[in-house]
Amino acid sequence: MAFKWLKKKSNHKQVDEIPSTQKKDGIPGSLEMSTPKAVSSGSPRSPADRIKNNDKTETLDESPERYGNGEKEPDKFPSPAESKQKKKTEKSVGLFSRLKNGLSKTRKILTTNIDELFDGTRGIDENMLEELEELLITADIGVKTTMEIIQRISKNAPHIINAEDLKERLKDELLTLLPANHPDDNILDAKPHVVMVVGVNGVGKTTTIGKLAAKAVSGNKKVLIAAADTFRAAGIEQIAIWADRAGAEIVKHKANADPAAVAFDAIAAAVARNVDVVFIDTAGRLHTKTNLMEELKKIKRTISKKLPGAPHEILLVLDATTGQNGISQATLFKEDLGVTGIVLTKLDGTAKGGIVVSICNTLNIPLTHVGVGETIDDLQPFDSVEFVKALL
Ligand SMILES: Nc1nc2c(ncn2[C@@H]2O[C@H](COP(=O)(O)OP(=O)(O)OP(=O)(O)O)[C@@H](O)[C@H]2O)c(=O)[nH]1
Ligand SMILES: [Mg+2]
Repeated sequence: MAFKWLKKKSNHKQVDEIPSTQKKDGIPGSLEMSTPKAVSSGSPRSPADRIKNNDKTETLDESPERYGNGEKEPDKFPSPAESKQKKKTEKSVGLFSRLKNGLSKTRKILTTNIDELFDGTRGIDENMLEELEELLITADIGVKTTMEIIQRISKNAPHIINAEDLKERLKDELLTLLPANHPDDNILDAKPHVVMVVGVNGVGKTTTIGKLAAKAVSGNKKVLIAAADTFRAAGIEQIAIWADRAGAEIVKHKANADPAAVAFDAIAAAVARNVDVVFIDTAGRLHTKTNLMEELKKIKRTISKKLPGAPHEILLVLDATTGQNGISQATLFKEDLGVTGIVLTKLDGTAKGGIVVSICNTLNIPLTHVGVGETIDDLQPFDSVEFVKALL
């Protein structure tokens, strides 16, 4: 799924048309680069300053040996490239700790129980493997996947002496089961790029759109959101607040309006206004006799009639706390709509984070993002290596 483009920079300005939205300052994730600050009084002066002031009290020896033990003097004035790299590193450390915090419930259960499994004994036996099996199923890794893992671990049993060995083994097994994909490398190939977001009620569709929109805006993309969940007036209000927060435009109609008509108008507006990305928010439930899936299909048809090739992505949002139920939801949505990617939210609210493995191993749909909290940075592109590192 294509969110590398979120990072690509261009220079769009937000334009407000019908209906007008206010822009909000301080959108998270601004990637402004810091420039080296002037030396304040009392700070060591740079060699350049000293030359300028004809200062003869200090030598200007710049050799790497100057501070002894062969170490180079630490850079007081990092270059813009170094500052940028530093910010990037800080950001990825921040993201990783958020991921780790978000996965803490699952990690606590897995690691504590693995430690307890050994409880002073060395080596691993049948009973311990059975307990491990139970543990993995409890973490929602899924029965089939758990069996595969246990089989492979039992083959390697002679090499597993203690809890740390087992955790390392388990990490390796999980990595072989998870796709080796890193945050997506695809590039936007359509303008506007239309992303339809679907899922049952309460899974986090609207929040996810808000977070994705904010990230896209901070990557200088021009974003428009279609409030095509017209089921509740409050739903329209909620997405309008997120659009405002993210600095995205919004196209909305009144409550109970035809969602396909909202999507149609949004695409028309996006084309007219030279928008980069359109997110279509949809309902998770409908008035009794109307079928949700039929309504979603109608929205999809309408979008592609208005813009051939669109929607370019159909993201299915699943709530991690519903566990295996999410797998059945994905199967249904995939059959009826053709889902291109999954966003798994609320991993922070569950000890069943193993559902990630289940999703990747059972469904043939890429897991593009995971949600580990309610703030914008808590929605992250899924990276299997980081995930396993944060889990065990
Ligand atoms: N802890 C946590 N809460 C989340 C996450 N994602 C969404 N939520 C919360 O889940 C609740 C439901 O989110 P919505 O975005 O309204 O869900 P929805 O799918 O749009 O719901 P409907 O429009 O009613 O179908 C909100 O309280 C969100 O703040 C997450 O990753 N972690
Ligand atoms: Mg919603």
